[in-house]
Amino acid sequence: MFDSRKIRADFPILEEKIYNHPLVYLDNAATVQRPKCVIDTISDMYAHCNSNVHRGIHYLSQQATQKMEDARLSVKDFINAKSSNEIIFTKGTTESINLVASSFTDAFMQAGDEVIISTMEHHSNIVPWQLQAAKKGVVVKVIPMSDSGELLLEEYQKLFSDKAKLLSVMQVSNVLGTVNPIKEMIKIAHQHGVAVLVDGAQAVAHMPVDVQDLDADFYAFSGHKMYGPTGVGILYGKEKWLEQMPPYQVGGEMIHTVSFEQTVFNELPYKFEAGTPDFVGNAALKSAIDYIDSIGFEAIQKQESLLLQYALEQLAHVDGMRFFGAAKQQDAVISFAVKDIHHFDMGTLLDRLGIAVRTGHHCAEPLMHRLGVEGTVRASFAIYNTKEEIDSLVQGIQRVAKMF
Ligand code: 7TS
Repeated sequence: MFDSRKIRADFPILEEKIYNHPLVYLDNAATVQRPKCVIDTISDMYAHCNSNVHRGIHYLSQQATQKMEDARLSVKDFINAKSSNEIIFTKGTTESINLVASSFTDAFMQAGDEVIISTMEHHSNIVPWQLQAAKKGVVVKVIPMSDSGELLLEEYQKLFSDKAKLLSVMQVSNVLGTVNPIKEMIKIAHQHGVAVLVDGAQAVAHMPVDVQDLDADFYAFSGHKMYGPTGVGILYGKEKWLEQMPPYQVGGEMIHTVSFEQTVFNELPYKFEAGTPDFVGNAALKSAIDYIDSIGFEAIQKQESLLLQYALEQLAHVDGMRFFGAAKQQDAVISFAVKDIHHFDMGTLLDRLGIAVRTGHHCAEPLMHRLGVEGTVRASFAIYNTKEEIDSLVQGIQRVAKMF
């Protein structure tokens, strides 16, 4: 039996009062809250294990190195990668995508070669490709979307030409909650000899991810969206690609030998980890994975799907409610508008009631253009949310609506 109260007790911040109201935190797609075990790991690392990794022969340095490499193994198991050489620590999804955009295009793409993205991408998976378009003449093609917020697979298939080299697409939309049929899309891309980068930022905390089963060539995600620390992220990449790609940044542990004439880069995964890594954050990421494992995805998915269904039902009773997106496969994210109340007004007034939702374009302006709006109100759920909080949201919205 799932016990929300027990789960909530793991998250100290949920005790906070906002303007004298209990915090109702529904901005989980932006960042989730951290359980105490993650906060404790960060504090313990600084208190007992702080020393730069990889460089020292002394005890503390070796301990810190061990914690970081344990974390790498833990990530490898979490997404079922073949080898820990395929797990690169970055500072988040954005950096992971930038790394691929820069290094993959350097190694494998020429002017006129094509990268395919989708209408619903986050700016982090649009702008890096535009930069490559400006720098190297790479061409960006876009998969269109239906009114219900689903990618049009027939149109997708038509986008492949012999110039296509990479598909870069999100697994779950941070705005609509749409779960894209990523496995099928990867299969199609591979039939055309095209490699695939999956933006898994909104997926990893909500569903089991198996990169080998998906056959993803690259998979990017952030620690802070999976109960882990900020400033830490992952790029998974198949060794066959990573081996051939040049480093993204240089300096520090990613160097094997240096003379003024020549530098030899370190082996994988260090080749892509320039400078002192966030070994504290990386160790805390392991605690986040342990935490997710202790609950299990079966329970997580069951609870979040219950919350989503309940929220959709209850919100539908609100006069003038308009949902954006109605995908058959939807994750625990809902975007909406009420009458013609500006999303910013709705967000500000809900905040006064202690209810944290996100408003605006959610870093997906091209998607907003497709939806024909400037922004939306977004409620997104995590494992600690409750039906009572959804009731508070609905009551809050009704209260705000009366003011207009
Ligand atoms: N990709 C997706 C699908 C995202 O939702 C986000 C962040 C990113 C990439 C970037 O992740 P970062 O950790 O590198 O910043 N999404 C959001 C959001 O929806 N509201 O705030 C951040």
